[in-house]
Amino acid sequence: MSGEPHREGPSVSVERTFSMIKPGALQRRLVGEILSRVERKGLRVVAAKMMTIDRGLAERHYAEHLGKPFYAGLIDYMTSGPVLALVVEGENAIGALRSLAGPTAPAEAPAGTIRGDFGCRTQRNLIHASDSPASAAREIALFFSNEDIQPWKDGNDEWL
Ligand code: FUP
Repeated sequence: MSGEPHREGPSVSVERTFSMIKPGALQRRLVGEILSRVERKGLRVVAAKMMTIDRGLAERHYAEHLGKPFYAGLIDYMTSGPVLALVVEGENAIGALRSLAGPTAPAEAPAGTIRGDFGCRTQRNLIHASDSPASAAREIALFFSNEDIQPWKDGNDEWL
């Protein structure tokens, strides 16, 4: 028997990220499927709000895209019906949710990702997920107050 020491995995940090299940996912009855993937990954939903966002909020959320050719269509789409806004928590939650979502363009998103499995067009790619800690903090604050967030102790911690 080798005396290999037990190695811990790469260091991890608990993060919060912001996600939105977009209007088309509600229309297509994919909310449960998408939430199920988030849960099965071992991430925790700590806030959820079904809401029809107004243009002002959509414009603030997507401010970085102002002036781009797809901007007007994006705002129209995101305000066309209810979304499910989420705060999701867990180890490396920002990267983990981006991996579950897959690349922005469904045509480039591998099978096994939400966008790869269910998306057809970039403009209708089903889910938003924050791309960095700074974006996550900014976006959570746009959609949720502190009282909306309900952290809970994860009994699965040692199994994940
Ligand atoms: P992502 O971070 O993957 O959601 O991607 P972006 O922030 O680059 O884009 C935000 C949203 O704009 C996308 F989800 C869909 C829309 N979009 C388009 O419609 N066309 C594009 O070429 C790029 C983005």
